Amino acid sequence: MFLALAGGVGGAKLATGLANILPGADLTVVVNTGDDFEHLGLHISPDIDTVMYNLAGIHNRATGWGVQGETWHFMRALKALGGETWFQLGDRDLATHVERTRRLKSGESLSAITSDFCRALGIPCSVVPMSDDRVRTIVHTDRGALAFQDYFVRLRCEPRVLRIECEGAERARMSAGLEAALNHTRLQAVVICPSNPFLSVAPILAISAVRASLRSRGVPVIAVSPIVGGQAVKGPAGKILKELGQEVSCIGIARYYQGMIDTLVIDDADRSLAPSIDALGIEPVITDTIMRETSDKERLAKLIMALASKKSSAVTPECPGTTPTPQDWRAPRDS
Ligand code: FO1
Repeated sequence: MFLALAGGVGGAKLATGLANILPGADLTVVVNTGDDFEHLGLHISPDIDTVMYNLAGIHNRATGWGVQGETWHFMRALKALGGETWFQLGDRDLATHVERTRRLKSGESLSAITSDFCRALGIPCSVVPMSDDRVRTIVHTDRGALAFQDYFVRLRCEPRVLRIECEGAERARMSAGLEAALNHTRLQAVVICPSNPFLSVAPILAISAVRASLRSRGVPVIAVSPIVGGQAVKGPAGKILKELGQEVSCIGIARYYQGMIDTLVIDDADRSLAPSIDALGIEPVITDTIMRETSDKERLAKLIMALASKKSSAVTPECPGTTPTPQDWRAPRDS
């Protein structure tokens, strides 16, 4: 059984690879809700929707978020009325937000609604919000404190980041689905997907019970670097690393997760940095981490499963016979 921590597009891609390989009951994907916000009277959960649409295979491949084959009548009509259009809500996507908002208002939990939506979309694994309590990512910048989507979409990540706050996270309880996965007797590994560490993963780890549970659980924690060749694969991770005074490389990512992870999967392009990661007490594993096609997502997922089965003393996962051993990707320790 695997628990994957995911945020936006990078997380959704690896979650898809894991979901294609593992039986549904053997995968829980816990999703960041720090990006959630109320907009036009609707409750939007962008990361849950990105993961959900990717797992259902109905995601917009060009943007990474939203639904494929989308139409924009609502946005055009809203614009004509002089409404707010900086956050694009497609007509199909809108149904998700309207129905979620209606059910939240009637007292249902985000967990229950997400579970029902995933079932309706034919997703076999569990997708759970990190918490059913309110957590909001606040980006403190040279232009003041900004709500996450103001920083990310409206201001296109332009302001300089000084610090990131996960408002409400310390008091938030983890969701029942996350707690069940962390306490699962067959839990083999926790996978930190190549999501933005500061914006997507940090809010999950900011829940104190999650951090404590990860430390005490004793299963391997395997992260995949979202930085390749000194650049973020997608989004502002590189810019933020720099603004926070960190090295823009997978070493910066290793330092960020130091004490939390056992293994960092890095890209072939960063092979020469493996010894520095090793020196931080983190096992570097080298492979092609760029996920263009479904086969790339599945290959990375198989590698992670093989790493987990090597490290875990628990039940060996079902790895296809063609899966290379993790040793094939290991960096030479003294080069
Ligand atoms: N990202 C954008 O850059 N512009 C948008 O207009 C936008 C709309 C949007 C609507 C629904 C949704 O689920 C996601 C949306 N995103 C948009 C993506 C989202 O804001 C970010 O990718 C995540 O919050 C960061 O992981």
